[in-house]
Amino acid sequence: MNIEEIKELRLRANEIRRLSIDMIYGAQSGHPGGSLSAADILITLYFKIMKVDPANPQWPDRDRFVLSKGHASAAYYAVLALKGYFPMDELKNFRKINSMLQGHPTIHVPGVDMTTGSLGQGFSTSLGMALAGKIDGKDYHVYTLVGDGEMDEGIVWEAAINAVHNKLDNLIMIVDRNMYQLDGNTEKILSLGEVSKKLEAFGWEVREIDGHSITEIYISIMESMQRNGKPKAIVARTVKGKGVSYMQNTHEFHGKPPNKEQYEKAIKELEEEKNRIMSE
Ligand SMILES: Cc1ncc(C[n+]2csc(CCOP(=O)(O)OP(=O)(O)O)c2C)c(N)n1
Repeated sequence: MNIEEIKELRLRANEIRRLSIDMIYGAQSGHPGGSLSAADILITLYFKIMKVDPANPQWPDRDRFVLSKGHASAAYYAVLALKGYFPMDELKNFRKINSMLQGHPTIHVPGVDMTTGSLGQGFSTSLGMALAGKIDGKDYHVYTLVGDGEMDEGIVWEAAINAVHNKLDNLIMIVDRNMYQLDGNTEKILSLGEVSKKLEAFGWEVREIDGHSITEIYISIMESMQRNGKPKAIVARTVKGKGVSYMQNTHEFHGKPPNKEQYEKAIKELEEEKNRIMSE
């Protein structure tokens, strides 16, 4: 990837953050913190890595993506719209009654491979997709984005054991390690500790990266594509609320929309960041 490509992806991630804030403010509900932390990962996956066809969302050979931390739907929908799965205008209906863009993703949305929201379940279904890929002799990869708070769920570890047992080297889990969950710091609520070592002990091939560096996200995923009999995990160190100063490193904006004054400040900060990237 050259500098210009990286810059373009950073600008897209900035746009995802801006759209997420707009959607959540417009709906006066949603999850800004975990949407902002995941923006760079989602953009790199959809605009640089994944083999998908927005004109044919059900293409059998496509790569799959599961947003296991389904509450980060704002960022996910924004990426899908930007990628061309449905009109950008649809984003205005986020979380409205009868809209297809509900608070948590469902398979009724073009591009969404799995309905999620109940933490832990998305990850285990991604394992099923990877296993199906093996059984069907398909080449696709399955990517799944899991929250660190989500890893409190026992089903995650059950699936982690199973993925190794079934040699699912087509499964790439990305952990959004932002250190916060719904009501506090992950280490205070239920210490996850050294998640990389835990996964390694289970038999996963693990990489740790800066989850806001497009380059590191890209390289770690490319390296994880090797078919060597091991499922892959990328532990991405991120900042909850990344890009909006008062939302960063706190659980306060886990599931709370900004008020008018906060909204204006968020948009101003994201606009400044955009100008900074453009002037580089
Ligand atoms: C089974 C289940 N229990 C509880 C919840 C409520 N809930 C939604 S998000 C969340 C915290 C998730 O934390 P994390 O995975 O770290 O998300 P992030 O910080 O990346 O937004 C909780 C407890 C849920 N969605 N599903």
